[in-house]
Amino acid sequence: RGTLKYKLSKKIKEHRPRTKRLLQEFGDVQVDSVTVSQVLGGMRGIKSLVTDISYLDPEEGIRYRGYTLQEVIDHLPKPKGAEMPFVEGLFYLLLTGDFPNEEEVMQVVEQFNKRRIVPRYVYDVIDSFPTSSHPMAIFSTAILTLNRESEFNREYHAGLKKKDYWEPTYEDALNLLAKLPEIAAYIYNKLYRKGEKIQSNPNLDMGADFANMMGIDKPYDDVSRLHFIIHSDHESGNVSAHTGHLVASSLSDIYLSISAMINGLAGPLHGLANQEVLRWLQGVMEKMDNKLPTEEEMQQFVWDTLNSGQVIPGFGHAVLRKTDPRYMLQREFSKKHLPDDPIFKYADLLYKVVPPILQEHGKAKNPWPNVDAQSGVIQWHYGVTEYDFYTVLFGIGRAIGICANIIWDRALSYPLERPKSVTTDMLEKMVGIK
Ligand code: CMX
Repeated sequence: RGTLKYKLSKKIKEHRPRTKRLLQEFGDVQVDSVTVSQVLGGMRGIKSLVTDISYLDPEEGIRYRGYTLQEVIDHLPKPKGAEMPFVEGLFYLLLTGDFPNEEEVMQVVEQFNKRRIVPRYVYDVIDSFPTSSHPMAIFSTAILTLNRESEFNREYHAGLKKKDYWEPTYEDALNLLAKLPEIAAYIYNKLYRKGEKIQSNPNLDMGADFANMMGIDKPYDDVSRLHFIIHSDHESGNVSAHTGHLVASSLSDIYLSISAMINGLAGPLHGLANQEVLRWLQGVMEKMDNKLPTEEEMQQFVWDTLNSGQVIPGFGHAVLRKTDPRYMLQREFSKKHLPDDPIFKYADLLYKVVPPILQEHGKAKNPWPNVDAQSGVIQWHYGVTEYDFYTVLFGIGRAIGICANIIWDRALSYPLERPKSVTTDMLEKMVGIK
């Protein structure tokens, strides 16, 4: 009673009749139709998934449970003296749709703290990687390795009833999320700090403890909270969210599902873009001898990139048609905390220069910056200059949203995902050219 799990179980019971009614009474009502270009074009825009955890409006950006990111940041409880809220409180909001009060958030913080200890064998697996490995490959493997801990697997094989699938999934999700900051910090210290390990501090919240294990002073705790919160969910069709949902739909456990979603996030058109932004910016800085280029010089660099057939990382989006609010929040944070940072100035210049060029270039449907155009800039400022690591940070945040989604997938008994494919021959016959 009064716990997150109890509240969630009530919410699930209340919600189930809605899904049941839609299926039983309106199962044949058409939601969308599909064109040839959608079939050949990555299923862009087809309405064929459902989630109540977040919704992405093309003009406005993401809302979590109906709230804008600014509202989420304003209304979630914050640790004493912090500018950004408890990440644990966001998990509560994503799962239940309600803002937790101080007491409720502290219960979740306590739950996370209890589950932090990472088993020794995970460290052994991480240590066996060559230091030249990409941190996302190590991160995904470390998560996968934890699969033997799955309570869902144990209970499923012991005959768990379908309506109860969500419960051990919830336990697995908390057990995994609580460990991610330590796993990530361990990978960082192994790859870039000769294995120096800073112990987790159980008296800290998730964001503060991550900053502690990274060995970075304030306000990096707030940077981490902000980062994890804004990266957590972006409705269900993006590659990482969809992968997590798809893999979980075969009743693979949380560890298998989240490891898979991390692999999707690791692609340069998705999460890896935040590392690409920094790599690309460094190219400009080297060319300019670290001096801030003029607008004309920057324009030339952008055109050179486009003319060589590459995309401008951090710009464009498959759904959004305006500047990403996640970008704006990070920009505001940067303007407050690092206004004179040279890389921030570069990023700001790009904000001015890139959109008109992409419009003139005429290909990208959205010329505006996305979340990845700013996150690396902030990390760099606080000393996390190893940009290979940036997608791991994205992954910690994204895991929170995907875990919440998978718990609800199980609660509402969403079935195995299985769309139908056709052959090119069939498409040609359908359009009448064969
Ligand atoms: N620079 C240059 N060209 C771009 C572009 C960019 N930033 N964004 C889109 N385009 C091009 C596409 O490559 C595509 O070209 P082709 O027709 O030759 O294939 C054309 O414009 C149309 O693309 P679109 O419909 O506007 O965008 P998509 O839905 O296909 O792709 C995205 C979306 C994000 C992959 C794309 O904008 C991109 O590659 N951006 C740069 C990478 C990036 O920032 N990714 C991070 C996105 C956020 C996230 O998921 O983390």
